[in-house]
Amino acid sequence: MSKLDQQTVLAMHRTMCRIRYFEEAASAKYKEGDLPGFIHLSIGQEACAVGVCSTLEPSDYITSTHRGHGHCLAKGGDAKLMMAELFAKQAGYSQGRGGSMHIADVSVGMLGANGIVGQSMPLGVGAALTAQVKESGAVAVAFFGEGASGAGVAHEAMNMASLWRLPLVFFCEANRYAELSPYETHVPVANVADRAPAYDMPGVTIDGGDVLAVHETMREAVARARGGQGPSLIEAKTYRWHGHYEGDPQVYKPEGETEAEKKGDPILRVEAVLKERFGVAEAALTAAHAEEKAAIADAVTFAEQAPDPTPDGLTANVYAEMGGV
Ligand SMILES: Cc1ncc(C[n+]2csc(CCOP(=O)(O)OP(=O)(O)O)c2C)c(N)n1
Repeated sequence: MSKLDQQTVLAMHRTMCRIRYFEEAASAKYKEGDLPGFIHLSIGQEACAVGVCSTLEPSDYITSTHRGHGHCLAKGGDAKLMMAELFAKQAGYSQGRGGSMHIADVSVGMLGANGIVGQSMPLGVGAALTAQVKESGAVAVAFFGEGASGAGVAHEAMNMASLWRLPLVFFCEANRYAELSPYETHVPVANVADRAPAYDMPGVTIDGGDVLAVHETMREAVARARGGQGPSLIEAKTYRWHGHYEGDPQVYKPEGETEAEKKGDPILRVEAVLKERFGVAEAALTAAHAEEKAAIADAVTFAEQAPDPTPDGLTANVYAEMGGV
């Protein structure tokens, strides 16, 4: 049984609602044609982002993936600046130049979403190495998917992190598909975490729909990392309700699979805990939903009304020029 207190669980529930409403709003606006580029949503996976980040200090680091909205919000990112970035507005996190896959907020330790599959892992190694060298006491978490687990760079990152006993947690969100490919068609072992002994680090596979289980498992891994004992590999079995990208027809999913998974909605699961274990009234949960939904509606209005970038800013933050060729 979890030793978590009611306030902590209520806060986790709220953040899960915030992520859900943010991504539902992004999905709706994408369908209306308001968001340029691609977006990849993590609806159904909220317990992972929130369970992980609820164990971290603001000074700790995360590195993220192409599916990073939840990670950023859970680490304390600003919904308005994120939404404005999705709308490609000047007020966005990257002044509208990056979009969904280039959202970062160094002030809260969110070192960046990343469109290059697997690269969150060596970036996590870099963040953890920084913490180790500076003796800052910070830890880093590298989010990645089971698809990324087969990339060469994943093994390089885990090898180096273990060798140097870095303060790092490798957190795999195994959401059953890598683009259109089911897990068993590209991963030969039953669990990504089964590979941990090869790197001489602890590895555990958990239920990624149970935010309390994610939190408890992470707490141990973070304590280990902060205590100088090195990295861990956590694999959370989860499921993405939407397609790989918005607009994906999802023909590779068996009929009825998503509907069946929705019955295990991680938000409803934490609500059951709040009601049964902590005696929280339904009205309090309804109020939390309403407030988070309203905050996201405000973020959408902010993004819609924000000005577009202007051509005179085109070369800002460009570090090299092509001259005379
Ligand atoms: C280096 C690289 N190879 C291939 C791709 C194309 N690609 C984008 S997402 C993806 C699958 C990623 O699967 P996974 O790591 O399980 O994350 P998920 O999408 O399931 O969250 C691939 C192959 C890419 N972006 N980068």
